[in-house]
Amino acid sequence: MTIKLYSRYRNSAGQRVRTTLNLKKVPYDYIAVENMQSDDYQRVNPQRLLPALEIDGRVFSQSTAIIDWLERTYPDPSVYPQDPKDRMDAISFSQFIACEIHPIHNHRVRDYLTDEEGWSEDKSMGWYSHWITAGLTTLETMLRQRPRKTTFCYGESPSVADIYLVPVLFNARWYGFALDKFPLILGIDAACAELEAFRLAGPERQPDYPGPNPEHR
Ligand SMILES: N[C@@H](CCC(=O)N[C@@H](CS)C(=O)NCC(=O)O)C(=O)O
Repeated sequence: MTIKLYSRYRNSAGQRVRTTLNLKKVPYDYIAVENMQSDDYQRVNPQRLLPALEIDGRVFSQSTAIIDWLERTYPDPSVYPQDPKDRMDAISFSQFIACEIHPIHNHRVRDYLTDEEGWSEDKSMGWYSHWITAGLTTLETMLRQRPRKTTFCYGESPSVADIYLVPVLFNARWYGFALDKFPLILGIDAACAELEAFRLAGPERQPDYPGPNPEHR
């Protein structure tokens, strides 16, 4: 089987897939996409979003669907907790990130606000800060309310909850957003950083990484 991942260094949904591929030790080729609005890329993925996964010439999109395929095809190690209620929590946590946080502050939303609605960069950053604060506050509360404290979000091994969480934190740091109000999240981030699968999936480790972001843009 030949697997190609269309992604970009700072593609948080793609980072979820990279981490899952790494955890499951699935080899893949990384294809850096600079411009997802191009006609060439639209022919690959009509959604014009990253990531996309090409398996033997057929292309699939949406990180959650891709991770579901990876789980069914390479079940070991699983990226879901074994206990059905912990599994439900992990899916809820990851989908809160995928559906309730990420789409609101995604680049194309903020580009629309600045390019079409005339918002200043400061106002657009205020939008980002508002939604990231609200989102991380909810995630920290969810972690505090777990029935038991565990090394990773919902267990002693990483699950989709951790896989979806870590890219949010890279983005927050990229924009200079302070995370010290979220100690449980920071503890889990540190536990993930111990694992090579997470480190290798990070934006800094991708071939198209241009270096740190001094302007927080
Ligand atoms: N729900 C999608 C989200 C994909 C997504 O929004 N990706 C962003 C980058 S992280 C993107 O491609 N944005 C395109 C744009 O903002 O124009 C998934 O999970 O794959």
